[in-house]
Formats: sequence, structure tokens, C-alpha cells
Amino acid sequence: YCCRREPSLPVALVSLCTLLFVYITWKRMTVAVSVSAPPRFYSFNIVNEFPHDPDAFTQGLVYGGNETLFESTGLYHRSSVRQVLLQTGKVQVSHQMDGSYFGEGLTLLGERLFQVTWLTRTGFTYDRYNFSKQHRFSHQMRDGWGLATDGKVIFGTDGSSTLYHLDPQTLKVIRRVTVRYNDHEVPYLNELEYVNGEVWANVWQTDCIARISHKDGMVLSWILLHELRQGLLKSGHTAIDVLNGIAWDEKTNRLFVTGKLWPKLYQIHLHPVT
Ligand code: DDQ
Ligand code: CA
Repeated sequence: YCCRREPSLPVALVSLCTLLFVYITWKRMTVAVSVSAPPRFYSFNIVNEFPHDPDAFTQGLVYGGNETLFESTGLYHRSSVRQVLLQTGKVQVSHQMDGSYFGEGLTLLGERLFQVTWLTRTGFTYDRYNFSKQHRFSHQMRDGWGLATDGKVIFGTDGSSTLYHLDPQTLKVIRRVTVRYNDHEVPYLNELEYVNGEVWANVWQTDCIARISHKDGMVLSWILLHELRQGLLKSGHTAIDVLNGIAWDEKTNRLFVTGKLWPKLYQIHLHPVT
């Protein structure tokens, strides 16, 4: 009896300690994870939906204040930069571009709109109140896809995994950051928006928006929006193209998204996927 019992006591103690150690370590890890790591994936609720010109091949979208949006549209002979009313989707002011240009990313800095074009390395600036006051510029990105600004630099994409930082005065590239998620480069970065210190990018041909740290290019999290495009397809809008176009109203924290040839523009609210 004694011989059998004595060795089992230390064994039991060691097992108990091991169990406790494992439990405490696991607790620590889960607490550390839930405190320090932000959510990796976001889903959404639709707060509002607004009409959107189904002929607009949306390539750039930015909130312009006073319930208006500025939008850049693509396709040859159909490209434009326009100001539209949020509530009705009605085009208030439109500038038709020369038919040889294919409009791409758009951003608003001060009184000026900056727009890039596909495959020409040419961009335009417009006076936000008078689109006929325009200037042409050339840039050093491989191509012109998306634009956004934090008010100090202009961020640009060219369809690669590079997030460019441009000087708004000279339009010269001042920094290149490679965008990565878990050590994988994220190519096809397209339309951009600057939201609360992060750069958000539509990834071309996907229903996802990458939330990027512009300092090191890390993808902090993903917004999953496949249900928006699926919903439109299900309701018979079969001619739509990809999700493209993010606009942020920083005064009221409203987030708007749309797509190329989408008949609707959505105001959405994000929530972490649990
Ligand atoms: N981009 O928006 C991804 C930068 C370019 C999209 C190009 C779509 C091509 C549509 C048809 C082009 C006709 C020449
Ligand atoms: Ca945008």
C-alpha cells in the first residue's frame, strides 16, 4: 500500500503544477491577444443606400462636404471628373475628359482635386469649384490607379503592391512602401481612402478592402464586402463590375463604398467578425 502510494504523490503534484502552468500561460496569452491585437476581419451593416449612376465606371471617390461626393470615372471616351449629390446620385457638375484618357484615382487636397489616368503616367489637377481650371502633370509611378491624402502627402497606387507617397507640390515620389499581409505581398492595390490614420485600399478583382499602415505597409485588417456585390447580382444587376470607391466623411464618421457601374452607393458601418 505504502509503496504504491508514496511515488504517486509527487507525480500528482507535478501534474497539478503542469496543469496550472498551462492554464495560466493560456490565460495570459488569450488576455494578451485580446488586449493588444485589433480584429483581423470586419464585416458590415448597410446604414443607408443611395442611387449611383450605373454608367459611372468609378475609379476615384472622395467626400466633398455639404452632402456631395467627387468622383472620377474611367473608360475611353467616357471618362470624367464630376461632383454628385450624395442623396440622389445626381451629377451636379461634370467635366468630360479628352477621349484618349481613362480616368483613375482622385483625391481632394485644399482647393484642388488630383486625378491620375490609366497607362499614361499623366495626371490632372482641377480647382474644386471650377473644373475648367485644370493643370496637367506627370508622375513617377508605374501607372495611375488610386489616390488619397492625409492632408500632407498624397498616397498613390499603380496596381502593384507598392504604396507610393507623393509630395503634393511637386508630385514627385518621396517614399515607396511595400504592402504585405503575413509576409505575403498584396498586389493590385487600387482605389484608396485615408481613414483615421490608416490607408484603405480596394484590392482589384476582389470584394475586399485592405486597411494598411502607411508607415510600414502592413495590412492591419481586412473588410469583407462580398455580400454587397452578391446582393446587387441577386437583384438582377448583372452588368456591374468590381467593388471600387471608398469615401470617408471625417466630420460625421460616415463611410461610403460603391463599385464600377454599380447602381447604388452604400453607407456602411463596420463590425469585427467574431
Ligand atoms: N484599373 O482600374 C484596374 C486600373 C483598370 C481597369 C481597366 C478595365 C478595362 C476595361 C476595358 C478597357 C477597354 C480598353
Ligand atoms: Ca477614395
